[in-house]
Amino acid sequence: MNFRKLVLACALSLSAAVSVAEETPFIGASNPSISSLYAATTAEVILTFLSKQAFFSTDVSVLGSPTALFNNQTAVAGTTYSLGSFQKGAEIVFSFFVNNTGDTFLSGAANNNADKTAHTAYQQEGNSVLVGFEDIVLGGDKDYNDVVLSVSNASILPILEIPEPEIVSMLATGLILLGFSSRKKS
Ligand SMILES: [Ca+2]
Repeated sequence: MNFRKLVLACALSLSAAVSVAEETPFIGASNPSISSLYAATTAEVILTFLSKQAFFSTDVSVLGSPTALFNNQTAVAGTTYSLGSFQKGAEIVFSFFVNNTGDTFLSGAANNNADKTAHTAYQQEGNSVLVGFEDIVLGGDKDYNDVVLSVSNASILPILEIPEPEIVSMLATGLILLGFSSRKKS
């Protein structure tokens, strides 16, 4: 490596370090895979677009809705959108369409996505939940700040692990045996 190449390499690594330092990861980014978003009551749910630190253009919609609520590059921070009302405890799932790559990712469990990766992280803030979205397949840089929004009247609850079929059948067998032995005693 000659001197010019060395200088170039240093400059590149420095600029990479600077751009990383400029990025502010979403507050809940340290633990993105354990939560989803649920309606806390039947009251109206309001979404507020807060920020984006992304080059990619992403359309955000509620899963099942034919029209997007907003685009992360064109929406004005602070704009609110009514999501209507949900049953108490109903999961609220967002769909994120990344125009640059053609990828669609869903909020919530990793299994919701083709890459088996959670693309949203959450942070409970009083009666609202902050939601941060990661726009790159397999989690990319995992900063979850490509779309940051707030959802009112919402709560985060752990996603229950779905037991393996073998464990279910073992549990069922155990319960049957328990029932059998308790019946014999009485
Ligand atoms: Ca990112």
